[in-house]
Amino acid sequence: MTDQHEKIREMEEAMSKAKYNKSTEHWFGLMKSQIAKLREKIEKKTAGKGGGEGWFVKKTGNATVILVGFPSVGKSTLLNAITNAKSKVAAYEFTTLDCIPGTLNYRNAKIQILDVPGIISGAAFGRGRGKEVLAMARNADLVLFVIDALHPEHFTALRKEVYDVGIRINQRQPVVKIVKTTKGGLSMNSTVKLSKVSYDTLAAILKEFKIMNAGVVIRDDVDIDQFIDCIEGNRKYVPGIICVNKIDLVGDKQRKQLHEILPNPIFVSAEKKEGLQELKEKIYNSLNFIRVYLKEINKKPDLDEPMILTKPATLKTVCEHIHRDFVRKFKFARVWGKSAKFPGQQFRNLEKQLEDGDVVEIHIR
Ligand SMILES: Nc1nc2c(ncn2[C@@H]2O[C@H](COP(=O)(O)OP(=O)(O)O)[C@@H](O)[C@H]2O)c(=O)[nH]1
Ligand SMILES: [Mg+2]
Repeated sequence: MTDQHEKIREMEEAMSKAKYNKSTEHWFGLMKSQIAKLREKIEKKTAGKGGGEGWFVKKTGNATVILVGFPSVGKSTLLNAITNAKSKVAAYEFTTLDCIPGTLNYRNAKIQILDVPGIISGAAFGRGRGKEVLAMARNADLVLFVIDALHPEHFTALRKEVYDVGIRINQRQPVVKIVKTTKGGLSMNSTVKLSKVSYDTLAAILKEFKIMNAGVVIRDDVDIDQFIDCIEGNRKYVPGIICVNKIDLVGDKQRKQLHEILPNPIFVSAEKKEGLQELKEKIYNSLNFIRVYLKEINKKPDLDEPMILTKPATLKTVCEHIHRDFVRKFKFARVWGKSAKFPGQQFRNLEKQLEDGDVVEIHIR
């Protein structure tokens, strides 16, 4: 741990002891800004030093899911149970040193699942292979937290590691527009009532980031953390699922407790192959897939083989999936289904968004 890490740890500890209210809000704002700046500094220093980029595993299939958990919670066993992969399993720690991909075929979708080494507290600061794992997580379409049924307390630590590298799980990106100007000071407006933080504190935070002149429009009831996220701008908003493994080891009473501690957990036993169907269903649903059926001109649509896309998908996404020339040559599309006001409606705008079950006929030059 460097001095900077130590400083962050001290500030976090100080905050955990303080209470957030109107009189401490300003102080919290400054502390959190300083931590964010320190993290960025560390990030800049360690980037280019190797490590932290992740493994070069080609993304395949319709979406990529990463298994994130402490060592020995059963990640490799789970990967082997739900995909075609054969990842090494062992009763001792640190078996998986690489990134092992597997494919889950579910309801027409091919879902790539990545088994990576377990992370430990301090992973975001580069302990173990943590930095690489977390770099992979930033590029995944879904983070699957794997928790040992006997250690639900690990979740708090995992969530912190993921948070510290700028990944926001199951959060919508708040809408805050910051347009820097050269003079005129700060002009701040919000379209909703701000209940968690005052304008004064937000202005102080902006100053910490050396933003003295800007027009700011806030469209969500943000807190300090979310506001800093918007200033820094490099956050990843990713869906997440909590999967509690080794459920065969606990009884009804402990299951009930797990439900109370963890948000929407899904219980499985990778070894006994329990709960896997439900897990697959939840993975599929969390990925926001839609099915789009392609149709050739004057022919019936191909209803057997949908194109699987993740939301938001547009006509452009469809064109890109057919052939890269299609975007350039696109003339218009006819659409049947939820996205069309009437069957076969024509659209000339490539940005037109599609819905699950739409039938699309592309016309090119
Ligand atoms: N009881 C029980 N043991 C499991 C289960 N899944 C995995 N294990 C065991 O936990 C240990 C670690 O498994 P592994 O998949 O290598 O964990 P990883 O380090 O997270 O990849 C092995 O001894 C597995 O046999 C489960 O569902 N129930
Ligand atoms: Mg493993």
